[in-house]
Amino acid sequence: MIQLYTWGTPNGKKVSIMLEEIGMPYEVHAVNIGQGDQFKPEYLAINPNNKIPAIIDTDGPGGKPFTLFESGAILMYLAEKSGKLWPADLRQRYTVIQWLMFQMGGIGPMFGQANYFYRQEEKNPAVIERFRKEALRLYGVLEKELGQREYLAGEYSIADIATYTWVGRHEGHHVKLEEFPNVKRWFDKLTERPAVKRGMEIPKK
Ligand SMILES: N[C@@H](CCC(=O)N[C@@H](CS)C(=O)NCC(=O)O)C(=O)O
Repeated sequence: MIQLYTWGTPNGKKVSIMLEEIGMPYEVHAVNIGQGDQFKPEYLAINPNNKIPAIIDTDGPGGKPFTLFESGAILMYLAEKSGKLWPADLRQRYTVIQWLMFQMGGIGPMFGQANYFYRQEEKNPAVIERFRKEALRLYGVLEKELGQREYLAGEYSIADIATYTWVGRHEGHHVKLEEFPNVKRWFDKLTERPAVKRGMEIPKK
């Protein structure tokens, strides 16, 4: 059984969507990052980086418990363990990994910073401009690529799941999806998936 430590944020929802997609049983442990649960010693023993998400697979490799943090690593582990959303072909698999890394290294940090600085009462226009510009550039990359394929790596994959939850926060970084019609088509298509709908509701209130 997978024990999922999460909260209702883009990085947390990636993992619940994935677990729903592959139909793997899991138990949810809400880590309220607004109240500082991520700094409690019992959580730091699971993720020394004091962030969600993290998992414990009680039936990990060798039949022993396995603890894992970093949402990208968790998605890859679950894909490999289940054999789902994980292409057997090396070229296809690394195309998935490439787009997952693009999300982890670009989309997540840049959209996250843009959202953060837009939310501040005292606005810093130079900082907002820096992150907004980079966020728009990244939307431009997605737009061009999704104009050529249905999903980021061709077939639906963990890269789409990881990117979806961040594009879902587009209002927070003041981006209108209508200005990126290929991204919008892709986003709307994922929104319709039953597993995505269920995963987005975790942790339940
Ligand atoms: N690279 C990490 C980032 C995780 C992350 O930033 N999590 C945020 C929520 S989306 C968090 O737990 N923040 C709490 C904190 O920074 O104290 C991952 O993808 O797992």
